[in-house]
Amino acid sequence: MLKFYYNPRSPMALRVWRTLLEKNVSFELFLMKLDGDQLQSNFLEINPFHHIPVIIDDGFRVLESLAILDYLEIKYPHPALLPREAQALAKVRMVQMVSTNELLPKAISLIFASDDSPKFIQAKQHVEKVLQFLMTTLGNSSYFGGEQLTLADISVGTDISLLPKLGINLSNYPKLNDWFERLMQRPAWQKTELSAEEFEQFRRVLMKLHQREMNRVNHAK
Ligand SMILES: N[C@@H](CCC(=O)N[C@@H](CS)C(=O)NCC(=O)O)C(=O)O
Repeated sequence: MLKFYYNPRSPMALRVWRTLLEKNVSFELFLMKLDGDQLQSNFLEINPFHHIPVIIDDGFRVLESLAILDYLEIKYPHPALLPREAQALAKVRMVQMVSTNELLPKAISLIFASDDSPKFIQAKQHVEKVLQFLMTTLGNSSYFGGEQLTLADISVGTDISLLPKLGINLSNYPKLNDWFERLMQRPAWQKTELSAEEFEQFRRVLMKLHQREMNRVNHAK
């Protein structure tokens, strides 16, 4: 059976978890506590970069959330979560990359910056720009690829779900808000969405990882 190394609080792992559930794939969960499990030698053999998510399917290992989603789409094609039409496919990919490269890093930096610091204000402005872009891109469609759920909705929907917990309200973006509520009604999302308390735990783990990285950089100087 497919093995899934995850933590329920990791947005990257949540993308994969929701895809597995949406596709009804059978899988075995391997919970990784991010205060050290990822640094154990048996896991470093699986992922030398000590990151989750990872899957191992029929002995085949895949790292990197977006690569895992692509693998799952081809290996488990029903229901299809990627459109075949050129423009719809481009939109799905674009939204996935905008979420990964523009939204998620800034959302995470909001966790580290203090509320009125220039870094916080700059990150918040960037997030607002991304939300405006996403709302325009969504237009009047139910989902980013048209009327069916796609991998774009799973990626960006998971990343966006951090924002209300960071004080960024989606109600200023009504169509995006409707889309997000549509996603949250899906069983795969109801089963996996973080409570406020779980988010606080995630925030504490991120702070620790951030501190570890800062210590490593200072030590190397
Ligand atoms: N680019 C990777 C990033 C994965 C990632 O950053 N995972 C974090 C949790 S969200 C992690 O495992 N951190 C543990 C560590 O850095 O030691 C992906 O998309 O899968």
